[in-house]
Amino acid sequence: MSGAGGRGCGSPVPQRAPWSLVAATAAFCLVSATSVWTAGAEPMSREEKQKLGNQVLEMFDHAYGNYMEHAYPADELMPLTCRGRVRGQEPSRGDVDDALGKFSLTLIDSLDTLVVLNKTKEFEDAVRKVLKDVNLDNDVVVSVFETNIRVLGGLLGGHSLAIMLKEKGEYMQWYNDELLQMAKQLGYKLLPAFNTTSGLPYPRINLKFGIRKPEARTGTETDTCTACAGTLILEFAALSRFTGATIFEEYARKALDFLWEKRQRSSNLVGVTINIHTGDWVRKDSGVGAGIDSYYEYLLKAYVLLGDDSFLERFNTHYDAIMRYISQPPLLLDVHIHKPMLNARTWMDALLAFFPGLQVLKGDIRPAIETHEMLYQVIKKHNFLPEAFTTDFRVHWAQHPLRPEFAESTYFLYKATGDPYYLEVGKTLIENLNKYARVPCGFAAMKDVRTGSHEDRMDSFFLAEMFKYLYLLFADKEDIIFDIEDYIFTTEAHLLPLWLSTTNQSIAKKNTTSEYTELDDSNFDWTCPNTQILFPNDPLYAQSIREPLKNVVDKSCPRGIIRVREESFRSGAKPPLRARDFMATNPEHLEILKKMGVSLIHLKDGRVQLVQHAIQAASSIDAEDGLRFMQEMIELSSQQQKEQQLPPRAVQIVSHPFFGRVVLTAGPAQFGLDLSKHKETRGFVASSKPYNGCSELTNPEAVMGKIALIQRGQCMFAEKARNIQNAGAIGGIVIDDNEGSSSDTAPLFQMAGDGKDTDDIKIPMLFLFSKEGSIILDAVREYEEVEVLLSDKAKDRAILKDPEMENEEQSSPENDSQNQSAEQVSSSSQEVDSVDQESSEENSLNSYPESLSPADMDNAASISASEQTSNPTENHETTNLNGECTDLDNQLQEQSETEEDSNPNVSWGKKVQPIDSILADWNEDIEAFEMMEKDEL
Ligand code: DMJ
Repeated sequence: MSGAGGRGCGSPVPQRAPWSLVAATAAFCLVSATSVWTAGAEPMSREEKQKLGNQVLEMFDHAYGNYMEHAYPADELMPLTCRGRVRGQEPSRGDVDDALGKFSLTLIDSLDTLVVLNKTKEFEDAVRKVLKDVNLDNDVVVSVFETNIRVLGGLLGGHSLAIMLKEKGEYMQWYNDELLQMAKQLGYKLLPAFNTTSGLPYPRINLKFGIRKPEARTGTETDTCTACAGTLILEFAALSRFTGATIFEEYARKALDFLWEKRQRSSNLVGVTINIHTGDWVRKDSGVGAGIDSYYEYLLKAYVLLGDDSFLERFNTHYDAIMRYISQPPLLLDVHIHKPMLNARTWMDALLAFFPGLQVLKGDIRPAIETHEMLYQVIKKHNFLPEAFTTDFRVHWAQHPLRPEFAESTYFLYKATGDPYYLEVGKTLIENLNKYARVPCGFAAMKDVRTGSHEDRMDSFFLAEMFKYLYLLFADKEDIIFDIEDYIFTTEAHLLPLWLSTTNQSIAKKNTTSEYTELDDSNFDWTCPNTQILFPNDPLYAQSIREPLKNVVDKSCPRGIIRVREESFRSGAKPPLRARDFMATNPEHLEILKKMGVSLIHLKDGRVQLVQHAIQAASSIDAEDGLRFMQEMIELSSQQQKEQQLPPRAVQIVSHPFFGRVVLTAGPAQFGLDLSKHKETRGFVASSKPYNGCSELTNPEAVMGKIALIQRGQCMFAEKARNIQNAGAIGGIVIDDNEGSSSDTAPLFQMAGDGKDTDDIKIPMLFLFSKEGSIILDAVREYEEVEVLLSDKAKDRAILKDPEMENEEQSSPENDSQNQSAEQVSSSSQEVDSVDQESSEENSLNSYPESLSPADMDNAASISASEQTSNPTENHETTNLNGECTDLDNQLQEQSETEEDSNPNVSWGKKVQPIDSILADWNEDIEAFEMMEKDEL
């Protein structure tokens, strides 16, 4: 067997059904990897694995049981308020709500998890419920992508395992393909979305009215994400092959063909967003995370499931490009499709954590181990993977909606290496979920990994994916009632049987085009995991790859745009100036700016603006450095703006039955005790009278020594604080009077003072939106005595139970890691502070990080591009501040794209970009940055 020499996974002859080889090899590798293990991390005992497996089962019961009891038939559970999330009845959360179609989403998404977790009886009940209760004909606009992966995938996964169970002869004997019929009904409902000339689907559809009809309220969209259009083939092909209705697979193939056609021909990368009518790339940045992720996943898995070589060829072509441009081990960084040597961001999103798992399927284990290790260190620092984190591993977006991608990669890496290290990783994930996300009514998403505060949200993918991967990680073959190797996981971890490859193949035959070049062996390098080759006699292989990365997160220096021209280093030239290092008082730096064509303009209001005139740069290389410098500056500026916002605070309910499990996101006050500098305040709550706290309290005895609850409105926050302080309160929580408001949907703010000196206010004051506030008020109604902790960061539950123990336990390793992360947050903001301080103390020139707004940078960009476009040879001294350059810029940009497209031999690795192409991309880059900031994951 040879991954390099043969086609598919080691067969010397092309096979029509490579899946069987993949499955067989994967299974073989697993056995061999685990059995040859002799050294490295201590193997985990069978008992401990079983214990952890049982823990996963218990956690699933807690999540699923609470959903069924308190939320079903709603789409999702709201674990803090312990009720169902019904679309239209809660404030809109924007695009995230497009997954909700009033079709009991969580139940459908959980179906095949029940079978994997050996809950066959519950599965049988769940299927009956779906058949009885679920309506797919609701007048609601849903995401085509989410409905496909979660609902169609859920029904098909359920069907796949229902027929498996029926065949076994004990369960599901009554089953007659009813789930499949529902899946088909849903499939037909999604088809109108494909009514575009390109064949790319509209991003949304109305389940009842389809698209375009006035009642549909959708169909005017022009763009979709690449993953949205490219993540259909597994479910649609399975539907076609199960039912014989070929249309589904045909449509999904057509969309994939179109995306492939539109790939950027010189880099072989795809952008994040595409126009569904014209096929133009709307966002030209490219990575393996949000917006693109599962497009790549489905190309490889379509090859595995359908045995169609063209998918493998496409995947391998993209994979080469990813490894050449995006993979910067251990990082995976977005680049521009036309300028793939140019990083498009200095941060990574959490969705890319699936990629090491995909690399395992591809058989490229080394980078998978490296990236996974880096991600694990980020997790160890913040307990969860924040939605986005910077290249120096600081939090960029602090939420974490209990995403499963990292658990998925951990599972696949364990399968490929047999290294017990990955079992320990899984154990940490379980511990963190129980410690920080578990609440009395399920598991709550993290609103902010830094404070430990929660969001009233438990997404269906948590049940569809997280529990499957965690359970499988610890399970032995005999713990699962069927052979998992006979199935492939969809992106939502739904199981589709590999035998579909040989069923109803007519569509595949019809679509086999001659477009593909004759494939040679190089197209099939490492197409599946093969531990025989990867770990010949070296069970320490994975450990040896991880070792150098051990402290990559802790020891990391701030990194901006990290890719630096290799040739500069080789020739001994100094690395380019980084925005972070820049000091306007340093004459050497000013000289470098000049060389890069960047000038400083003093604005009348005292601010300073940076403008790059690429044409004034000393050379094209300096111009390129200048471009990078400006990009870094934009990011630095927006990062600093974020860091300057006061971080949220936490209100943690510590009394029975919450015991610290519910953490609410609270806004700070500009006055009173600063909880980030002082120890937290703990006390029982009491409502003030009058409730608005706007006059002397009439119930001082009730609030004395307690934390007063006060309603927002009718007087200044500071006045309320003084009144409760005078009554003897030790703290205050102001609860919003706007009913339904929530930190999920409204931005947090700081409570301002009253314009007078507020030094007399000594107690801590926090603000809760109405929804979070009512969680406390409800608790008071139910339990009367409710104790809370006001702090900057949720505290470990173990110490909360008994305040006496708090001091002792604060030095425990667990708390050390918490303290460490708190330190990290403050030390990184200190870094920024010191830059700022230095600058503002010296003179106004140095104050740019605060005074230079991204909008200023946009202007600067337009100016420079405009100049270049209107007369590329002239060195302009006057500037057009209105930047009337868009059309010309676009022309230039298009021209540059066409040239690049028609020249597939361009080697980005070596080429120095010509100035006009840098300028042509300038506006595009700025737009991309703006969009990325707005981007929803
Ligand atoms: C899941 O719904 C799927 O895995 C999807 O491909 C992207 N990520 C979410 C969970 O994070």
